[in-house]
Amino acid sequence: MHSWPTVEVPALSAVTQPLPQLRLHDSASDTVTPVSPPGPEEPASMYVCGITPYDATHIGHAATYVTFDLVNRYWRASGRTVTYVQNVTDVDDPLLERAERDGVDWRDLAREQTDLFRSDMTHLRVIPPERYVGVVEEMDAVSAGVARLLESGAAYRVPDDEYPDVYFDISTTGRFGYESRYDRGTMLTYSAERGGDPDRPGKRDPLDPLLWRCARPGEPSWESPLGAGRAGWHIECAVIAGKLLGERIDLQGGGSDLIFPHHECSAAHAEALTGAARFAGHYTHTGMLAYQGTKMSKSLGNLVFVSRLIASGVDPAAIRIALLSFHYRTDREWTDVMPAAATERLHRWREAARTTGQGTAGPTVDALVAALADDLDTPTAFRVLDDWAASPGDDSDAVVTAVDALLGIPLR
Ligand code: 5CA
Ligand code: ZN
Repeated sequence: MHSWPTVEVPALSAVTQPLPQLRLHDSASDTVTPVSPPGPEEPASMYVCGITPYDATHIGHAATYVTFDLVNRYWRASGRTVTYVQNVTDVDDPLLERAERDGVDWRDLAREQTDLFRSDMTHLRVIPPERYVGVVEEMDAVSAGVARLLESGAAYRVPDDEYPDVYFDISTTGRFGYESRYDRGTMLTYSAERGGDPDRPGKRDPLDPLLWRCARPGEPSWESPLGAGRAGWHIECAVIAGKLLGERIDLQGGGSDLIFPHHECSAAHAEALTGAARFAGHYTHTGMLAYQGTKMSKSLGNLVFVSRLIASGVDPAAIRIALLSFHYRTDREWTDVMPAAATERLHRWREAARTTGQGTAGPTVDALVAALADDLDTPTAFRVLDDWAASPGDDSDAVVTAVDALLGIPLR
């Protein structure tokens, strides 16, 4: 499927020295460490889990994609070639349920909502992934992966005469749980809440995740060597990432609601398929954005839409500022005063950007880079810019270039 239009990014090398290596939080070790690869010339790979397109992109999704856009921008500004892959979960239970409820074709719903997402990302100046891939397009690759897991004994069918669905045996890799570090009770709770089926009879372990769901009447299905059916959720990301990025990636990203079971299981699937010791160098997760006191979610309906904010006249650059004014890992609340506060900040920075000067970096750019290199510390980066705006020096051209390249915020 096609990605969204490319975004123009100015070359930071014109105004500053080589950048320090980016350090990011990794959920598996709970530490902030340099994100591989170490050599400045080496290419970097990133897989960020995409949307399930059954409802419009809300500001919580945007917060997550804008965060990983900063990683992409930092790597590129460091001179690295970045390969960025994102999926679209364009067939899954919630999408089918919503289409059924609204009396629309699930394919039309997915297409429409994916288009809206592309439009939001374009407005927000998020650099598009090199490969933007729907699971429907990769169903053959997924079923082939599941067949290999069955052959190797990492997967099994439940003893159900009608629907002998295929499940993954979580004991396969011997290190299930390393990514989330959750205890078993927490895993069971999240499995039940986040699309798992711990009570399904016939599973070896209640936490074993679904790999292949046999065709049911009234549900879409695809022919495969496993019989007609469709992909489970976690194997979709394991196979797409493996196929397009190889057996080891530098970064897997998503919101903190994906730490378990999604990223735990997709890592276990990928490692069982390849034998690699560890699927991603970093598992990095953004905090959840709430609205009106609870986590924003499609099922609760307490949503703030990017497209509506833009339609009401909010500058997309102000939306980026609002989203990045807190550290990406904090759970935070979106409030209705945020767009106005961010717009005021944007205007102050743009006012300062009217002063011109020599194009070499000074202390402002150095401090901005240092803050971002330290686990994307945008609150500190913004304070640096506030100070600069209060008394702009003769390095404004360089600041404008850096803010555009690294933060995706055009000041002129
Ligand atoms: N299609 C799957 C991933 S393979 C999925 O989780 N889709 S989603 O549409 O539900 O979410 C897309 C991304 O937005 C995920 O990374 C998710 O963690 C993130 N996300 C969802 N809600 C929020 C929120 N309230 N705040 C921050 N990020 C969120
Ligand atoms: Zn995913």
